Amino acid sequence: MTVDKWISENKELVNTMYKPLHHFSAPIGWINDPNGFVYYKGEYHLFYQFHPYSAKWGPMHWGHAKSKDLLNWEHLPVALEPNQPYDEGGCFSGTALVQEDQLILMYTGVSEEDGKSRQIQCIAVSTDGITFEKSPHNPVIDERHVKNTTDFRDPKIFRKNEKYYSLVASTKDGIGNVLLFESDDLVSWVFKSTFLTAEPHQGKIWECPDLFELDGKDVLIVSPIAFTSEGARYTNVNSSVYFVGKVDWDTYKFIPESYEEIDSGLDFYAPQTLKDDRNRRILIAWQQMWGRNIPTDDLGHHWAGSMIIPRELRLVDGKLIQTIVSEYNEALTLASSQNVDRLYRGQLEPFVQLETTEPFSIEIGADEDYLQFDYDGESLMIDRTNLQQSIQGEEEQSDKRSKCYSSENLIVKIYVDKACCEIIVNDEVTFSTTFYLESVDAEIKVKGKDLKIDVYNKKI
Ligand code: DQQ
Repeated sequence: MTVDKWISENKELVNTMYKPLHHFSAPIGWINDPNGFVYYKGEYHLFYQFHPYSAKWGPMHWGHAKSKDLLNWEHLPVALEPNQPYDEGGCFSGTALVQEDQLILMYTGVSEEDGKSRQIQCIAVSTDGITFEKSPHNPVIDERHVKNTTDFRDPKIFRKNEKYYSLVASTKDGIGNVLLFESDDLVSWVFKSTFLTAEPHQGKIWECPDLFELDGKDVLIVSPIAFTSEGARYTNVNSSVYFVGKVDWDTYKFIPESYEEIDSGLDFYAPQTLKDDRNRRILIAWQQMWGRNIPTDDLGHHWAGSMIIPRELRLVDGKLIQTIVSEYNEALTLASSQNVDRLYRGQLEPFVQLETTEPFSIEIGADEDYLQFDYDGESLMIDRTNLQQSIQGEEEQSDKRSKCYSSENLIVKIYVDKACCEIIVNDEVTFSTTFYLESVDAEIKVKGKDLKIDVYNKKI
């Protein structure tokens, strides 16, 4: 049976209690990283790491969907399956490039050799954006180019000065780096440079690199494993980090000026970006985290994992500014607007905006089952301690994340879609987090002084 037939015959098994409406999730099964996020022939295409056959990670396929508005997604046939000797262990993460009418995917083929993982880089091409042909020249980057293919993955393909380039995550002596390769024809590739190497505390491998220009700077995004915590920052097992700097195209090196964590929440990983026809730089990420239990799997709901609502990026004074794409806000309508002192309690709608100058505390859920978000004047904190469905992991602290932040005026945007939650403060600090309430009829309770609260529901 083909994988697509299996999906269509089994997707009714899915329990949709926690399945989000406006965050992307698969028809059935497990998803992780977004892959090949691209704007092609007037539509947004999203590929993703996919194991349709269970709600756990397994041999990776590339699932595929497209959208006209980044909110409503149409599921398409699985784009890549692990069916070649060089990728029988999985088609791992990668990216896409549009070349005239072609959609080119570059991904990591995984197999096992002498008991070790062999990770090599491969190409697949489509002219209709639906069916993909793996290149007969695969693998195109392998042991001919590097000594170590055990941790060598997640190619970011791009075009510059009439040539193809690919940035690939690698590691040396337990320290992450990103390697750059060049090609004229997608078939024969040469090693160009070690584009950037981590400092020893910055992680042992930098997964899922992305590179783009934004507001006059070059931005390199990586997803490091085991980035050493700095106070409350970089506390997840896997972090997502952006480096701002400049590429020196004479030496093929990235010269970093600054770096910072992209999101401060509990569930955010492996982000990828695209540029669309309106020149917007849009980011999407997996809204989950490695190494923890996932309630939809524990409960036998036959699915696990979703993506964040896509965010538009800007760079101001070297800092990443993130706003939910305008398409989402356009689908909302103002339901109530009020000034409140001390306590606000109301039904939770998909979007609540809070404006205040004072510390506050927010509870989302029910009296004994809630997600908490606090501001004490010096830092912002998200807390899952008071949820009945516990989510625990390998890390020291699986319940709380915080970020030092203070401002004279706070605009707090809260987007909730069943178990998916994003909180964005002054478009500068973002918290992406999942929370699984026993009952999805949630209330929102805000304690604080001098609050202006706007509540929005969906237009349709
Ligand atoms: N997930 C993929 C890898 C990547 C990791 C495997 C990051 O390609 O490095 O599913 O989450």
